[in-house]
Amino acid sequence: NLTEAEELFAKTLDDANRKKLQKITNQDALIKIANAISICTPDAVFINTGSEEDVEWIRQYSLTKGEEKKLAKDRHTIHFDLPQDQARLVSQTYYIINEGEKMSSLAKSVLRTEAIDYVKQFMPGIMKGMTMIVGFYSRGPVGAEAAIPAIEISSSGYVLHSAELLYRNCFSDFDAEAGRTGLFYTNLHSEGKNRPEDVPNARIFMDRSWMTTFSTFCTYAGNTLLLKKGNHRFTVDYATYYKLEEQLSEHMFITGMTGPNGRKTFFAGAAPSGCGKTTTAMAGTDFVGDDLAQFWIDSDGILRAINPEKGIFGIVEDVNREGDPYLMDCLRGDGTEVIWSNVLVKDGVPYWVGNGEEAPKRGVNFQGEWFQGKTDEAGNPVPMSHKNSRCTLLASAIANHATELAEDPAGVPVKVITYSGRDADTMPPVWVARNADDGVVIGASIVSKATATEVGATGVRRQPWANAPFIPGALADYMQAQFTFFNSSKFSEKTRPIMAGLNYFLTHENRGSEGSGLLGEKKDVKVWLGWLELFAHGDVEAIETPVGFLPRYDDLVTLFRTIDKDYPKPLYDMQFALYVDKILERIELQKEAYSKEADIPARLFDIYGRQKKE
Ligand code: SPV
Ligand code: MN
Repeated sequence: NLTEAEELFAKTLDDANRKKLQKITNQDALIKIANAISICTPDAVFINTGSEEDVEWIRQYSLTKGEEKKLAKDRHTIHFDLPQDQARLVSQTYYIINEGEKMSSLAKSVLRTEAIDYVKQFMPGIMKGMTMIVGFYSRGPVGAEAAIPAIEISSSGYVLHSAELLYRNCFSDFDAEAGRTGLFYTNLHSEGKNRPEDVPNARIFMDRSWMTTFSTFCTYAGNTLLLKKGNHRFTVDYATYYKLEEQLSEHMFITGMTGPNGRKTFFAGAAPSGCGKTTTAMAGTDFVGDDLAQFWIDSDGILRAINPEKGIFGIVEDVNREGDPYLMDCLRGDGTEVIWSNVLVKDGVPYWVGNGEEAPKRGVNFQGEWFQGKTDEAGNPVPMSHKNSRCTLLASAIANHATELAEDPAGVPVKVITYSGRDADTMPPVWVARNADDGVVIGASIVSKATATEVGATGVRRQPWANAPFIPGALADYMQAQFTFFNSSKFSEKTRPIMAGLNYFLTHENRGSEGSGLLGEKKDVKVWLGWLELFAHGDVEAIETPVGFLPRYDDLVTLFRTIDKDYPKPLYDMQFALYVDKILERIELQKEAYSKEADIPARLFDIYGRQKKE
């Protein structure tokens, strides 16, 4: 209770931090912080108000603990996660459920009694010898319809340092925001002693009834920066079960494109991790966010979105001048703070695979010494950086970031929704659904090759809405929420978004060409987005097919000219020919997989059936 909580604060917090915490009056929040202290027993507690002084304390704490090290550039640091902890620990991530509760077959669950046993075994005293840091953040601009506040509690300076770059500190607005929304999320993390032998005991537990996420014995931000994917799982749940037809919570970028006469059109797009989402976001003229989007429909029937984040936790592999010039300016420039993770460091300079620069002969990475020609036990070459190595920085540092819009609680008006994956042989680079139902099915049908962002993932996999790893409830309920939302009568014919598929990964080999590798380049994304911008406003005609609308060659030629490229007709033919056998095969695969999932809306099978027939 509150009295006990206050007694505990008096014992564990020094005067300065107790004074800071007195600004928070939300009783539930205080009790949750007290519970965390009594379980984890840190030596001290630091309350982060987000002031420059407090953030500087966090930076120093992280450096002193050795979680981050300074790099040659001012405000650049490197953080290494343990080799066993380089990506989301999917098989160690669980939803806590009560006896009899329904779950998505794509997620793992654990009974509450087992979770409690885990907490009793592993968490008492986990922060001994360390300081617990408590930060208060808003997932979205403070006051936005779909913004929800959260508390991040961690013994890791790296985690709180990252939170300061990625989330909006709302220490002074926390009480009001928790009051307005009627809820807040609590996140509790400790890396413990940060030893490789502890990683098998690492767990990420999501407790839906307490809106709390626990994470232990790991540091990779996807496992520990619980405001991100940890809390995204809650917002997905909230949208599906409490805000049906009102809100959606998606694994999507948000970006604007400038059309004729300066017209701004906003896009939001889903893609699984490691499939070009950040690049697509930054290819727009008005970049808003690269990972998450919260949607609602306003009283004018306009789809609006906010980015719950204010920063980027981006994959750096293959980031280079050619494909990602603005990000590269930040990474190689002096203008902004960057936390690097799991790249190669040589003389204080970070290097990564695919950066388009000359690689150093040797250096240090998350596995220790690295040198050119290094091989693993099986004799395979060891790359200089991990495939999932990352950079953490403010989104506002990116040259085309629309900072004012991104910070507007009214959100941005979204006209185009895209879904993309990593599809080497079936769908064209861009196509538009004929209606909302078909659009929902594009989202349901995303596929990708397994990527480095999940430990142990292999093979080709279905990636429903690129959101499947974050759907706690039944997949059927999430799907129904999609059908309901995009068919909402709150949209008018004018405001209803168009829904499209994107695919950058078709290969020459799969189109019977002499060439090899990808059919196209990273920067072509500007053309696909540009065409969607025109199509969304009825400025171009399209070719109607059973899978949707496809662009005409002449319109693409014009758009390719704007990025100084020719667009040969044979390339168009290879990219946009519909490989009917492949498409039918893909429909079968999806139908079969979905028929194993409980209670999937019949509408999905009707649409697959109709596409097949046509
Ligand atoms: C992703 O992999 O989709 C990310 C990084 O955005 S993580 O936080 O690991 O999910
Ligand atoms: Mn992501």
